[in-house]
Formats: sequence, structure tokens, C-alpha cells
Amino acid sequence: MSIVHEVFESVKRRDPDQPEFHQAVWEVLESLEPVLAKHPHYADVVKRIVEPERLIHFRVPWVDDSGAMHVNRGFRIQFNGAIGPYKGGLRFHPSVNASILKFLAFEQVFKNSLTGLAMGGGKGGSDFDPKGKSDAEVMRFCQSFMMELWRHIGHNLDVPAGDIGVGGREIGYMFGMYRKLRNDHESGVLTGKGLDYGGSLIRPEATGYGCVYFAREMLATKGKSFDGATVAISGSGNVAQFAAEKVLDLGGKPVTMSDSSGWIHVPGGIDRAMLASIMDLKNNRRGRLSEMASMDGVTYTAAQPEPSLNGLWGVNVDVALPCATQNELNGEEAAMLVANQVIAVAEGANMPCTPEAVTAFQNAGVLFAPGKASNAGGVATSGLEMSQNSLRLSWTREEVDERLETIMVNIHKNAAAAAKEYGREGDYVFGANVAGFRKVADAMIAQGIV
Ligand code: NDP
Ligand code: 2IT
Repeated sequence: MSIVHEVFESVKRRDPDQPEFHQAVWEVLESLEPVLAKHPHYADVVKRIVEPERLIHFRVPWVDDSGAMHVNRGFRIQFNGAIGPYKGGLRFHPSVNASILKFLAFEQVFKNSLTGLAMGGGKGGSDFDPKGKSDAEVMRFCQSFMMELWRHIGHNLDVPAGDIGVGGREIGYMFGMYRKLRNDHESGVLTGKGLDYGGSLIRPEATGYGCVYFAREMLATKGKSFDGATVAISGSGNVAQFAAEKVLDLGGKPVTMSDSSGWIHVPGGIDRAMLASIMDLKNNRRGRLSEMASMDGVTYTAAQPEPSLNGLWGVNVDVALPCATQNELNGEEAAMLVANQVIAVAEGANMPCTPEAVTAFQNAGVLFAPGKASNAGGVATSGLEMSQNSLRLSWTREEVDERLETIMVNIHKNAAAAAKEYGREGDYVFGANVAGFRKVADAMIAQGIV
């Protein structure tokens, strides 16, 4: 049995109940087979790289507005710190468990390496559901979460940020409690902060903008662009909103968005005014997309339980940007996009396409960007926020955006070059895995067996 198969079998044997983690690990290991054939000295690294350095699991008790007590689970996975402090978001969603957070933390290791910045990989979160909770309940939950997490993080140790269910509001509450417990204004301990207390301009926009910059680079390799292109976007949260904004900036036409209850189709295109009302609905009123159903030019379709296919992926578009959650686009849905001659698919979310979907796109010659490359703009700009915190300076919007764009262009270039080096031209999955792996692996070898 080859080393990668041996390692994969041991991952499955040790944690048989972690399917998302297996999926993320296999996607990387599969790419490493030809690398190990050429560089056998990486074998020991591969055995170590699939095991988190540290996994923290804690109780998060909190009291709701009626006085009733609830207990949630809190986690932080410090997966790999070889090239920098652990870095990665916190997710608050009822589906959160060790498998999902280990998959996310594992992906983060390679993603952060691709940014070229000194950041290791981590992820955390809770099975807490912020939906329908009052601000005061969210605040008490965040405070309780931080009452344990604070002892495990620090600006040189581990720097959390947002992810699903964690945005500016939650980061603010967590930063406040961290500052109180530490008695220290350690601004670099969290990223995604408000602008008044150490946040960076462009961090809210960065993941969506970065995804579109990456897709633009892929399209350019085929002489295409966003100008006049129709674009299917899923999700309507942080990543989806700013992906839509950048598509508009580049002359494209976003025609869909979704939440977990359903999706909207706007054949005439979601324009800036409609996007502004979606942002207000989601970020301020915390409502549902179904509220858009009565608007002119909008068709709303309620989500159907699986195995129904998501009709959003049946809309005829040039580009698809899945920006909601893992495994939201399966092989059959990919076949619908292929049948409509989609040109490019760039993952704004983490692992939104199932392995069958990825294979369908690649077999059809569709340009396909894996999330660890195309959504790296968020964490890259978190890295820029950390730099500004260390400098005690704030860069302008233009300066941060320019650095973000340069980073995305470089990730595209490096992933394409690594693919080409192994005769896999145009295979961004392979290229991103190999380019991300090499830096971490070389750092791990240099630091000895630790
Ligand atoms: P938000 O919480 O802001 O938005 C999430 C969106 O996805 C919402 O529209 C939500 O709908 C939808 N969604 C979430 N879970 C499900 C589900 N199980 N089924 C259907 N729809 C779902 O999160 P973000 O926009 O920040 O994150 C979206 C994706 O991007 C995630 O995969 C995240 O890991 C990834 N990502 C985020 C980065 C960031 O900087 N924020 C950086 C890189 C990647 P509803 O409100 O109904 O739940
Ligand atoms: O998945 C991700 O890259 C994020 N949620 C962002 C992490 C970060 O530290 O900004």
C-alpha cells in the first residue's frame, strides 16, 4: 500500500465517525501521491500533518432571556503551527462538531500557507445557533465562550476570527471579554474587529472580493472575463454579499442568492440597490430571503429536503460561486451546471462541492477553483489586520484592497505553476494542495520531529 493510502486508512480507523474530515484529508493526500514519488523524504511529514497539534473541547453554559440555562459545546482545533501562530475562524452553527471543525482546520493549514503570510492553521466554534437569539443572549453566549477560550489563544499563539454565524457583532463581544480577562488591550488576538478598535478596512469584503479576483484570473487564462457574465451565487452571508458586490464592480450580473430556507432568482440581475437591501435584511434585520419574494423581478423558491436537487444550480450561468457551506453542490447539481455550459466555478465557501461535483467539473473542462485557494482572501486580510495591529497603524481601503488583490493573483500563479510542474496544467485542486503543502512540510522538517 502506498504511504498516502496507509495514512488515509489510519485516519479513518482512528476517527471513523468524521466523514467531513476524511473528505478534506483525502482530497489533499490524493494530490500528494506524485509529490511523494518524487520526494520520498516527505513521507514522515504526511503522517504527522493529518494529526492536529492540539484539540480543545469545552463546556459553554449560558442563560437565555427567560432565565433558563443552556449548555453548548465549544471547540478550538490548533492544527498546525509550523509556519506561524494558529489562525482561522470560529463557526457558530448547530451542525458544528469535531469532524466539521477538523476538516476546516486542516484546510486552513494549506490555505494559510498559500497566502504567503506567516500563519498556521486552526479553527473553532460551537454548536450554538445564533438564529432567533436576542443580542443580549448572543452577548452572554460569546462571553461564556471566551471565559474558557481566552487561556488558549494570544496574538503570537492563536488568532481566531469569524466564520458562519460569527461576524462583527460576535467578534466585538468576544474581544470585550478577552480584554477584561487579560487586563490587556491585545488587539492582534482576534481579527474581523470593528474599525474603532483595531479592525482593518476591507476585511469584511475580503473573502468575497478575493474569490472574484481568483475567478477573474482563471477566466483570463481562457481569454474570458466577468464583463457581461451571468453569475450564480449561493448563500447570502458575508462571503456571498461581497462576492456579488465585486461581480457588479467587474461588469457581471449576479442572478441568484440563497439562505438555508430557499433561494432567489433575479433574471434581470441583482443590482446595487437590491444588494443593499439584501445586506440590510441579513446584517441588520437578521431576516430571511423569503422576505424578498414580493419584490419586482424576483422569484423565490423554498429549499426542498434532500435528495431533491437545488434548483439554484439549474440556472443557466457562465460562472458559479458557491458561498454558503460544505457539500452544498453535489455531482448531479454539477451536471446541471455543465449541461448549461458553465465556464468557471470558484468556491467561496469551504468545500462546498462534493468530490463527485469536482470530478464532474474537471472532466468537463470547467475551470474549477478549490476554496483553499479561492477563498483565501479572507484569512489573508486577517493577516493584514494583524500586521496593522503590530504596527499600530491603519492602512487605507485602497492599500489593503491592493495587497489583497496581489495575494490572490499570486495564489493563482503559484497554484497554476505547481500544477504545470507535475504535468497537470489547469488543475487548481492539485496545484493548490501541492503549493500549500510544500512550505508547511519544509518548515516541519526544519523544526524536527515535534
Ligand atoms: P455567514 O454566516 O455570514 O453566511 C452563511 C450563509 O450560508 C447564509 O446565507 C446561510 O444561510 C448559508 N448557510 C449556512 N449553513 C447552511 C446550510 N447548512 N445549508 C444551507 N445554507 C447554509 O457565513 P460566511 O459567509 O462567513 O461563510 C460562508 C462560507 O464561507 C462558509 O463555508 C465559511 O467557512 C466560508 N468562508 C468564510 C470566510 C469568512 O471570512 N467569513 C473566509 C473563508 C471561507 P442561513 O442564514 O439560513 O443559515
Ligand atoms: O475559512 C476561513 O478562512 C475563515 N473563516 C477566515 C479565517 C480568518 O482567520 O480570517
